[in-house]
Amino acid sequence: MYPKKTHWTAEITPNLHGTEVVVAGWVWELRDIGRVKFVVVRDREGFVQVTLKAGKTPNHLFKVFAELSREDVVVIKGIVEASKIAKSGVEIFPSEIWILNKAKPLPIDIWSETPDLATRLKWRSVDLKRPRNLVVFTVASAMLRSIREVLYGEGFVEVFTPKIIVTSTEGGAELFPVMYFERVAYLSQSPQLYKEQLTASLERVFEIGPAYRAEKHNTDYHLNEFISVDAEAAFMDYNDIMDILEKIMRRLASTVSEYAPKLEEVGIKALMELSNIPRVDYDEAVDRLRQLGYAVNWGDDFTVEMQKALMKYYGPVYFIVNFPASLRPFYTKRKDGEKSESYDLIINGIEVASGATRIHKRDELEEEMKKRGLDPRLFESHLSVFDYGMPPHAGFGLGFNRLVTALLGLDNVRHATLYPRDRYRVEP
Ligand code: AMO
Repeated sequence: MYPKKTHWTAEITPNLHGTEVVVAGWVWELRDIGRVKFVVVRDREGFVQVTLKAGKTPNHLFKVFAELSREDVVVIKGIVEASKIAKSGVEIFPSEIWILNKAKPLPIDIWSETPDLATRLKWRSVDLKRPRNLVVFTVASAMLRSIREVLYGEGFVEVFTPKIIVTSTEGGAELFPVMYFERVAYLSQSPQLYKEQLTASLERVFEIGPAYRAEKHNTDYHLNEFISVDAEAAFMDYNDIMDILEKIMRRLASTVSEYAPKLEEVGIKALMELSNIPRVDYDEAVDRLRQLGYAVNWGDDFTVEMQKALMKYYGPVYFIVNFPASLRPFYTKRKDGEKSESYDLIINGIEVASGATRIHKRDELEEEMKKRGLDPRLFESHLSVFDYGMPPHAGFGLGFNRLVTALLGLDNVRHATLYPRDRYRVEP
């Protein structure tokens, strides 16, 4: 039997000199220079060099070394020695090596070449061994934790709402149907209606879960299944919610900066500093775009190209606020007639979050539904909640995959998604 892993590779530092440790991981590299042989072992946190030296290393380990191939799963027990030659200033001299599983030659190169995205996604589980991916998804996890911490700090409770639903929340035909026994149901596009309803009881709620959009877009920033961070709070308006989003964003910049050395190692230039996020009125943005020569009409949505152009004035991170009500979903509260108490958070030209103050009066909500050609009778189970003490409320929906893409400066949302679901991909 092999012993338990005692250290991550990254924890093997020169101050452990003379200590016996057990590392476990995968063979990254094998080097044989005659009397000295090296095994570089990778685990999630990094690499460590294991050195076999004739005269110093038990003889039988040279036989084990001869059997090793890259990506074999190994457990290695040995003594740590500080070293002037090894890359990380430290190496392990092994007393025993266990091969737990042999690996065939990999179908893609994870060492030096970067195959095209489609090939990488085809072999995603193998591709995820790539050090850059290990860093991306480790940082993504830290980001999720930070978001949770900020929201708990603001008095939110974490909830889960159904992903199988019967009515559209965002309107449109972008729903995936599923057979639900004798009837047709749909995969949820957003927890929108449930999170609003929950403000009447739990007041401040958030949910982190999948959202499904049957959009046929096949771009660098659209997925058909993405992770949505949704929050909703009673007795708040859109400005209060933007304050919370700003807090989250600043906290995230600091979380990402904690990973600066790791990110640098894998060549990722992340966004690590964030001052106040400007809140740009929709009208002002239209004026600016016209100055830049874009033929944009009041009431148009902005394209990614336009949002990128606006960075010239507002930097890489800004809010657009007070959109025309006609551009927003039925549940959005109006502001001075034609505009609405709504916002988008834009990073590097991509919409990463959106939200609004919501309508909390049933009659206004029905009115807005009708204006958009929606039949209020289909929403009766939602509308009835508004009869029994619905508080004023506001919230946001934050696309987590886009957020990671934007903060880490990745060029495709698929790089920030373990197993992307897109127009042409439902496997692996
Ligand atoms: P919206 O539809 O703007 O708003 O979605 C909120 C955020 O989710 C992300 N997102 C996507 N990410 C990847 N692929 C997609 N196809 C995709 N679609 C959306 C974006 C977007 O900003 N209920 C409202 C939110 C609210 O008002 O609270 C909603 O769903 O980052």
